[in-house]
Amino acid sequence: MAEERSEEASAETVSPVPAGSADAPVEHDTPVEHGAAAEAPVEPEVATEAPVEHDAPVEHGAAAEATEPDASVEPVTTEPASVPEPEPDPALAFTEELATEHEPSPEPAAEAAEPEPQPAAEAAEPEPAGPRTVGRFIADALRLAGVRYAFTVPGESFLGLLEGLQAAGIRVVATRHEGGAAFMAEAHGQLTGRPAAAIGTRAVGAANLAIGIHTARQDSAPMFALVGQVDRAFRGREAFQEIDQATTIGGLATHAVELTALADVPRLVGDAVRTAVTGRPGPVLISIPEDLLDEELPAGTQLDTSRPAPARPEGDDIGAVLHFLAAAERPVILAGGGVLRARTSTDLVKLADLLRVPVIAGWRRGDVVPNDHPLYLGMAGYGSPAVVRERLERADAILVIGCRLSEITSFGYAIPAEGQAWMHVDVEPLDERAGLPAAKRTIAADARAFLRAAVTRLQEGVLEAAIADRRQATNLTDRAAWEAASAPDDAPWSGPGVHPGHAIATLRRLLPDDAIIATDAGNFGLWVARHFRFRRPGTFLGPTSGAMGYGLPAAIAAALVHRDRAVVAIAGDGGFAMTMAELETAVREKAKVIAVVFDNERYGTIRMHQDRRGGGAAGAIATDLGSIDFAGIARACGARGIRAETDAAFDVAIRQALANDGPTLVHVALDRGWVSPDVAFAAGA
Ligand SMILES: Cc1ncc(C[n+]2csc(CCOP(=O)(O)OP(=O)(O)O)c2C)c(N)n1
Ligand SMILES: [Mg+2]
Repeated sequence: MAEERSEEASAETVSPVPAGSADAPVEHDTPVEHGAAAEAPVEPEVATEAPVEHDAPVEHGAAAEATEPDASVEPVTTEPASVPEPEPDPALAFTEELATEHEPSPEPAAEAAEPEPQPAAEAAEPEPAGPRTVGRFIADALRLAGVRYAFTVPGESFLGLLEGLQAAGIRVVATRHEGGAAFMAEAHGQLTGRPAAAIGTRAVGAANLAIGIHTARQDSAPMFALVGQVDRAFRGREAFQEIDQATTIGGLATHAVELTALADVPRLVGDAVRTAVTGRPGPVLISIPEDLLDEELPAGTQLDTSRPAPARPEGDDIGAVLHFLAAAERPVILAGGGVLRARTSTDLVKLADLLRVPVIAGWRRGDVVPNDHPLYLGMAGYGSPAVVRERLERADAILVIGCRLSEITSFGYAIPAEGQAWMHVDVEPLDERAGLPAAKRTIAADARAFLRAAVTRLQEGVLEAAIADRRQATNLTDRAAWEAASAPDDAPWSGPGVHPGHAIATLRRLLPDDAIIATDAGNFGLWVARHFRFRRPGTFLGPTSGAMGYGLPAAIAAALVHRDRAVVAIAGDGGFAMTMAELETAVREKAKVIAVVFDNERYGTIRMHQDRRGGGAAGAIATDLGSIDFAGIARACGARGIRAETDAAFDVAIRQALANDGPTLVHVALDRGWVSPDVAFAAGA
């Protein structure tokens, strides 16, 4: 059956590829033997046609919003005007990706129809006038908080909740593992800023949800983890699958609570909702005893959904930061997920332009500003060329904004260095952290509130000319150095297998600018980090927790939200296999994802670390893997599966995947000689 579906898909989608390629299809109908003894791969001719056409990317509303002048701030008092106005920057044509989440349809649409735009949260279905079960009450509360999707492996402990969710108009998606469900909810929160729910049953479901809860915490992504609990009468007796869910798995969350008394439900659920979506967003776990779900709250029971206003900067905060950056010789802005979450990348680019201050992205936040912008100097952390860290080290002023200075972004807590001047703008600025040099100033503010006020104030002032000119020259040199260090090698490659740098260049060439990339964890991701140029904010999903298994579920969540955009999961063979059963979820939900699996038949990252210890072959413990026919697995799940053994085949496969009206897996043969972009290829390593 799956084979048949695959055949149909194949017939449909070969057409956009040039005839030469269709003659030598890369799609294999029978499983391919691979590994060292693999037969010569089928090599398609290089497709020379223009990439598959895409609709113009959808522009969303945020950019239409005028920058609100902030009356509370004074004009910046710098030297007289002598600097020309910055030229209009084409990069500013991009707009913030608003939470243009679609209203889910109750059932998968017969065809991949464009779902209706989502109404505002207030437009939730009217709540029932009479008494409501706790299950329905929680569902209504989630809907008010913006939840439109719940991802779950169902359990008998929360049937009342499932019924409530359905009645409240929340789309419940069955997944193949709670880890997949949690990653989908996490990615949804990271992408849209609006929480989704992941639901599991008792200890077993909660344990499987754990990785996604942890990831949401590290990514500051809003999310609800709902866990069915044993009946209250059985609690404390080591009942079936019983644990203390709030203190164990809930300890991974920003906030966790177990509901016990009916009367406390409105207050506790209200607190949980507020915590998930205000301040630094994060995961909230609610443990719900099975018997409580069916109890009824009286008619008219209200939920307190009031939220405190986002933190705003004080007037002298803005001036202090502007002077700090304006007066420095080599300032830099280190920008993280808080800028993306506040959908204020445009303002960041304006600030950078006005001050001529370059921007470096936090690790896995490379989409925070358009990478083609001349002031973009790369992404910190894994995969960055050495020039990125050097530039940060050379900075005499660092503005860290919307970024928690994670271990990876800060290069092992080396940035900012002792004695280096820095300031922090964040909803939760780091006033003190062990080993962190004190910031000159910390400003508790939402990135958008800060940036808009700063830009408004700056537009009324000017920079001192000599400083601006010097900076301009330095910025050009620094940008050229980063471009040279991050450009993929373009020398022809004839194998073995696919060249990972070329594959990333191919993706950049073929994907539309608004395509969303979701990466898993593993060394394959270093080539993405090094070479992919993000052109719009909100086009990247990656776990700062480094959780393997994230890529595919995250891409599925993105494809559900943005049915009109290309969504690509990039994973290694190790990480992909952890959640690959979700391919069936993608097929069932008509989530048009492209999964690119870099298969080196090993846990390559860990093997690299083992090799660095110098133990040779004996030191390679538990890192070699066998072969999996990933393309065949995709077909078995009802998706399209294509194996690419050459650069040319990869190019064709991506074109076919883009043209396919359903999920496609591209299985990439990667020789083990590829270790990282900084290590020269050595065949057969
Ligand atoms: C859930 C989880 N388990 C273990 C690790 C440790 N780890 C990091 S990368 C890696 C290997 C990834 O292998 P693969 O997905 O094949 O990518 P490769 O490094 O080979 O490119 C492992 C085991 C992790 N990050 N996440
Ligand atoms: Mg691998």
